[in-house]
Amino acid sequence: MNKILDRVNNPEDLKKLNIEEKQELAKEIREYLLETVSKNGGHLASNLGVVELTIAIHSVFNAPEDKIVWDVGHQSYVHKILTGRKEQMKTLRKLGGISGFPKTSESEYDSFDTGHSSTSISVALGMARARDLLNKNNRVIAVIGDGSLTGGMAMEALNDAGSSKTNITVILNDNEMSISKNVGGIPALLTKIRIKKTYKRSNNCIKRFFNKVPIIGKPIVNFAHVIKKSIKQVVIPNMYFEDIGFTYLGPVDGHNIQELENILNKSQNIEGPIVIHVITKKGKGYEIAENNPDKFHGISSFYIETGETKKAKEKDYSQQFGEKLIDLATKDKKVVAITAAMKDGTGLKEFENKFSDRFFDVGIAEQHAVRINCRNGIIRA
Ligand SMILES: Cc1ncc(C[n+]2csc(CCOP(=O)(O)OP(=O)(O)O)c2C)c(N)n1
Repeated sequence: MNKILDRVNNPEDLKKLNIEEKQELAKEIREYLLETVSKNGGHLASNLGVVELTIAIHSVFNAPEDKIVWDVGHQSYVHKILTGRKEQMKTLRKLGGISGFPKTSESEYDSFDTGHSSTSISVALGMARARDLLNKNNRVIAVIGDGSLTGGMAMEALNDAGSSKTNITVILNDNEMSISKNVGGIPALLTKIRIKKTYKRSNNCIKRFFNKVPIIGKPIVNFAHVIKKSIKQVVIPNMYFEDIGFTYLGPVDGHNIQELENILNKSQNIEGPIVIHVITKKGKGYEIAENNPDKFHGISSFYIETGETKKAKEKDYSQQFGEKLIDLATKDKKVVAITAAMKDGTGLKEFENKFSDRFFDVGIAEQHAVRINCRNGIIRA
């Protein structure tokens, strides 16, 4: 029996809880997720990572009037549990059972049918524009992972939304992972933003130190203040989001419900497009998944105590493909492997281990992946 979860069936029930009860609820939801996914299989690690974030979103916003768009949608289990589908979660991945992704036919709380990544900001912007034309004032929120943010469509949508001046909230769920480790320049940018807090702290310490130095101390601090604006861009790369038209809030601890609610409440008073940068841990609360987030991204039924899958994995198409490609690459140096953030799903893990210089993970960017092969160079894969 669950002390809190048994009482919570929808966001209205959730809103009645105090912060301690919500923390207890987060614990109970994690146990429920583990119990369900270990039996039925499913996307575990991503959902464990968004428990507090989902609780905070449904505590602050008013779904279904406020529209929440989950990018990819594989991380919507907690949302489903909190929006009237707690019992149905037991039928996940069963014939006739609940979907593992948002489905408008399943619930009014699911604002869009998803599956492919990097679409949420476009969808949310469309909803925001429709809202404006209808003179309504509901909020529209896109929740997108740092992996999905590497997709071209997400960039196109940021470009459009940033200049739109309309009210749209992009919650960036940054766990440094796609299915496997996230790759590329955007993740590197996010890492720089994450260390911003360290910069702010050390900057204040330096200021305090120079303020105490007689005669030359204060002029140094004043001079630093003048040049601060120009170096800010270099040191604090969140200016990237601000420069393209977003108000940037964060980074915030994605496992602290109070902090999350504070920042989401604050965002409601800001006009125009907003990015809220939330730092989470994929697999949070289940140590085996925290240590192997890629294995527990999508998994078949498994033993909770050991994390071992119940069915021995058969040699599937992807594995056969991976082995054949290794075969070909051993014979021919011109053979390369290109993947759009799907090295596990396409059987290329072993290829990467054997031929790291001929393996290219380009991020969730299928169009780019298809075009990157060197038609006029020495390599054509
Ligand atoms: C266009 C497209 N390419 C690949 C996938 C497969 N896929 C599903 S989830 C995922 C990783 C998403 O990473 P992120 O957005 O950071 O979410 P996380 O799982 O880390 O929470 C990928 C590559 C997909 N759904 N859509």
